[in-house]
Amino acid sequence: MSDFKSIAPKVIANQRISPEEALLLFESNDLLAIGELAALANQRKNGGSVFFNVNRHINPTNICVNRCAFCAFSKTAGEEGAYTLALEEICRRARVAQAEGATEVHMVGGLHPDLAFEYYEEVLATVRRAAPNLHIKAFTAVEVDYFSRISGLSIEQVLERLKSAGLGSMPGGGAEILVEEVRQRICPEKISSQRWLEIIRLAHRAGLKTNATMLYGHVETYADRVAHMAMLRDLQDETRGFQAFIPLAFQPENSDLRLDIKGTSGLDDLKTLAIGRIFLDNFDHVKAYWVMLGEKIAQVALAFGVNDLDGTVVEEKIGHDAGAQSPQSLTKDGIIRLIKKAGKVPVERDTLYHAIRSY
Ligand code: V47
Ligand code: SF4
Repeated sequence: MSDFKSIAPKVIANQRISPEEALLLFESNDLLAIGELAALANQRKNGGSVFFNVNRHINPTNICVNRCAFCAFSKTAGEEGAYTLALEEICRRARVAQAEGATEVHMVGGLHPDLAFEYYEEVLATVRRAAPNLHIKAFTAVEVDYFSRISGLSIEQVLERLKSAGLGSMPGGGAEILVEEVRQRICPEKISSQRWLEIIRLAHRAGLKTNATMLYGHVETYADRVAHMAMLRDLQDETRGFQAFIPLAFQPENSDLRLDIKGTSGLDDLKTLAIGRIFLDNFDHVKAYWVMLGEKIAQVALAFGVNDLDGTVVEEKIGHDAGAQSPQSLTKDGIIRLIKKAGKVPVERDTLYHAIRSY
């Protein structure tokens, strides 16, 4: 059994740490020592550059048959606040985004009980026609599984059809915590962890890059977080299809989870990002999603192994429906300022991490 003292030399020597060692890091309160190791691991991969992109979120519908206990975004059809955007509105938002300099649209939504798979193909085709310069990053593994069920098509067929309609890559949502006992408590209706991993594996095989998220700060233990990250690391060894690891800090308002769950602490946020950077040695990027973290913690995270701040976002719903205190969007200048003040070089990227311009 190794102790904390044996972990630092390993990271310094660029060696992989074990799940047991990652757990020791989580159990330690030596945040600065953990952060220093994460900063070293990040410096080796990314130097002093910090990526961001100019993007826009569109959530076509919040009507969802799953109703996960942690989710304040979803509604049941007919409930107050339930919505489905018309194709014209999706089209309008995409056009405005492109005109304002966005390079990406990020599109995810609920599992709608009545819409057919062809609707989602139409959404992609419409956005592609309206805003051909936007990369479409859309649909989590959970939605892809649902499309397969409602269409009777295999996952491979669904992915091919989505690609033909304009899908460029997939975000990392729906992973939550990939430990079955935790899923049973926070999202019993959602696909299993094995199914999530299988769909992501098939997406990577189909040539689609994805991200990987981890929803933390609810009922999970540190050991669950480590198990989650170990599954991601194993799959990445196999496919190399993940781009960024994105820990998502749980926002507790309006959720059906236990009322005594408060938001995450800044210490836990930084520790989780840093350990993600150290443990996931085969991921190029660790993203601090400022929507859930707030701008200040996201900025400090740049000294704790993080090299990506996501993007301008615009009209974020999932975190804000659950009480996130961050703004609904950041300006490009605001993100650049935030990164520069942290002593780093802001690099605007496209969705696939090609550098567009440094500032
Ligand atoms: O899967 C839902 C999470 C995810 C809450 O890939 C919540 O670039 C916190 O995946 N508190 C969707 N989180 C968002 C997502 C994402 C966001 C930004 C960038 C990328 C990317 C992906 O949001 C869901 C779920 O894990 N979520 N409710 C909540 N109350
Ligand atoms: Fe539906 Fe996704 Fe919310 Fe779960 S997290 S209820 S699948 S929208």
